[in-house]
Amino acid sequence: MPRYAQLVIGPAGSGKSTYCANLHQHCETVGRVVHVVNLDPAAEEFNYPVAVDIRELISLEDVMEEMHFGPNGALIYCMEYLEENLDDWLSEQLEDYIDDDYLVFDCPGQIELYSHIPVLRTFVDQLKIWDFQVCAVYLLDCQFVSDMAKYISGCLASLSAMVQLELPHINVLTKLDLMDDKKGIKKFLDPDTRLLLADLNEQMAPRFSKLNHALAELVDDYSMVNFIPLDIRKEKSIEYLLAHIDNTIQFGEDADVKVKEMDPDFTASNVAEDDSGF
Ligand SMILES: Nc1nc2c(ncn2[C@@H]2O[C@H](COP(=O)(O)OP(=O)(O)OP(=O)(O)O)[C@@H](O)[C@H]2O)c(=O)[nH]1
Ligand SMILES: [Mg+2]
Repeated sequence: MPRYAQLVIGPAGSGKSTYCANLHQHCETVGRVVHVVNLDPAAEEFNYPVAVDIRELISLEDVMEEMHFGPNGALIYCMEYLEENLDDWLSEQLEDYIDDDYLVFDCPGQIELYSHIPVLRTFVDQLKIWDFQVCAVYLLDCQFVSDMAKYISGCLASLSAMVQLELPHINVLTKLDLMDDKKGIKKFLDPDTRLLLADLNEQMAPRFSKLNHALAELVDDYSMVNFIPLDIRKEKSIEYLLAHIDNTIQFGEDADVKVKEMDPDFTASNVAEDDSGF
């Protein structure tokens, strides 16, 4: 029997740990069990019970002190140390979680981890060997979609994680409670690349039009660059996202049905049409 996992990733401050805490809380409310694993050696406080904690293996503070590294170097050192200890330390920590158990990995936000440092790739490959069905849940702060150039940059960062990890991948726009222009985000949830290109061309000097065309095509080719909006104040929003993720990792026999039964207020196509959804 497989085990299930969400790898919660995304830029620093995008809301990963908050999402993990809210997801845990939501699951408790609906009588479901998920275990949250802290993979951030720099984390200090948690709003969820920590099932496994990388800081028991290595902490950022110790590395900075003993090796005289700065915070970024120390983070990379910690993650590489984890990579070296997957077979012993991590496998032992995960031994208690058996068939059908559901783990949520709260990752650090350093973007290097998702672009060119292979630690997370090795990590997910190992999870697969241990028979985990894994989904990458890429969180992006909705402030990123306040203009087209930021949106493209957010998409490219997500694409880079997608390409590096080669996992089923779900993009999430977080902190919707802070977004005043709810209708304005609709075009970013399931983007029409022609409009996207027109917007880009309007905002940028004509010499960028070829580049804009190439970027729009890239976003189009990877039609996975859709976003699910998340408003953590709303149970239905968390429920909808979770149903999508469950469906992706084939958790539960009725996962398909669950997605279809979700409140239509929170589907990408309707989310901004109904202000009451927020
Ligand atoms: N209003 C609002 N604030 C949020 C939300 N999610 C996170 N925050 C705030 O954003 C800040 C960063 O949130 P975290 O959950 O720590 O983000 P993170 O991605 O885990 O950050 P790192 O681990 O440092 O990469 C905190 O001050 C949170 O309270 C949200 O949905 N709404
Ligand atoms: Mg965090």
